[in-house]
Amino acid sequence: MTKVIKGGTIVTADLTYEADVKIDGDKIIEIGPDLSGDEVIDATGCYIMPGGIDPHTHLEMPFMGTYSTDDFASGTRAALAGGTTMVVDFCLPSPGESLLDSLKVWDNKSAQAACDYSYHMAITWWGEQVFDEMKIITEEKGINTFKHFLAYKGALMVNDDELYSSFKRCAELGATPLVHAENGDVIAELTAQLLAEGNTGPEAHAYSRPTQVEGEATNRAIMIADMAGAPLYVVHTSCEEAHEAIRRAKMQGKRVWGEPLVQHLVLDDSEYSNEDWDHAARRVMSPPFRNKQHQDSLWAGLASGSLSCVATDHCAFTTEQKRFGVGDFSKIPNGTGGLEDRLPVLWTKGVNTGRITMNEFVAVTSTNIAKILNCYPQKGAVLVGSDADLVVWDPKANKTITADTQASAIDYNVFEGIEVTGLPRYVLSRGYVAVDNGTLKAKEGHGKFVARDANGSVNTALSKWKDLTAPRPVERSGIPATGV
Ligand code: DUC
Ligand code: ZN
Ligand code: ZN
Ligand code: ZN
Repeated sequence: MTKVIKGGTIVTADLTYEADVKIDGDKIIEIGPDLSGDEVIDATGCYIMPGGIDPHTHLEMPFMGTYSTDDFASGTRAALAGGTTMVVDFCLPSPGESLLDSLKVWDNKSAQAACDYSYHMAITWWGEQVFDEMKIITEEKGINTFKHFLAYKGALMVNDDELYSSFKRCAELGATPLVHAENGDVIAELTAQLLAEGNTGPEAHAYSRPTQVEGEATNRAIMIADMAGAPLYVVHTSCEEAHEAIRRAKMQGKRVWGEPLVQHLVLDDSEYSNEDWDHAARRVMSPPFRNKQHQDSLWAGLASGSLSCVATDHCAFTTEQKRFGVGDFSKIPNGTGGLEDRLPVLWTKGVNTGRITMNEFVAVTSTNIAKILNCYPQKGAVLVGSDADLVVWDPKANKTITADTQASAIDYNVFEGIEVTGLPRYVLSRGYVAVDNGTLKAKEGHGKFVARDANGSVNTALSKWKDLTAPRPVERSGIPATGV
């Protein structure tokens, strides 16, 4: 049984052209004019793009005394409904727990996935066992990315000595470290001070995490990665201070990538002064929403290429869960949703306004992510041989976002009331039509794990050359040609 997507315009990270796409089973088998097949999918007036990849989700994650409510079933339904065909979730061992044991827990959860998925492994503690297991994770389990928290002191946070050790291990293994860059020590001090002064409401969450804590931690992680000889992926870059550190690192030739969230691009810190406690608490996440200047900086980064990917950090809690923090903002579970809305909101606020081009849209929502995480061109591409993870995008379709109709299992939506123009008409997940002329037909358990090999001996440590003005070696072997 072959399928042909006919009459559309293919939009990739670097090209826009008219052609049909033929699919056999899981794969794209032909691209060209006037193709025929057993089944026709009408793309008249639409763009055919690689399915979105969300590089940053937390599905059914144990966190702050509860579990995030969207699991792999509802989370991947939401993903597909919005044109995202792959998610990369964080496998999160508790401090002291074996990485391999934690992986088994995640494999159980992800059995429900309706779209393809992969994992980052979190390093929440350090020791010989972690050192040894990182090799097995990289070489046998298809995970080439390790996440580190510089925030959440006393829980998930690692110290600089642990960070340096883990980054060095990543460099040895050809893996890429990820960092949640906020200074957890300073946040703990500010939180205690705010609570002592009687600032207990959700707005104080933002005061406890100013942009400086993110700028400092981002720069620190970049310098430590450089000394360790590792590349670095900075998750949820939300402010100019962090963006500046990433820009500078890139200009110096360091292989560093920044990932803004669609929430930070579109929603600002005025949300926290809403007098409705629930409204503000539902938007509590870390880093918090920022002001318009920071949003402008993030948009400029996407256009110029100094920021590489747009994610959601989808970590959805119900209003009831958010109310754990009534009387103490530090107990509000941190996290917001966005899986279903990432592509329509970014298209509406980015492409339709001229802030980014359609090709840049594809790059930052799919192709760059697949390249950096090393699953390109299986994912993130419209090429013969690539997985048939495709979106037929109707740029004229519109709706008003509302929780009433969302696939996510929570009872609100942080984008409630925003009008979007540009929605998926069809979404194909490895050839399976998961959105059919606008109707969601996600199939629980259809999703498969995407193994991602190590990148090889990536070494970006400029500091190894000591004198930056001296002639430098030109050849750097084993560097993947990511170009992003
Ligand atoms: N930030 C959040 O808001 N939620 C999950 C974890 C994180 O870093
Ligand atoms: Zn984080
Ligand atoms: Zn409200
Ligand atoms: Zn996260």
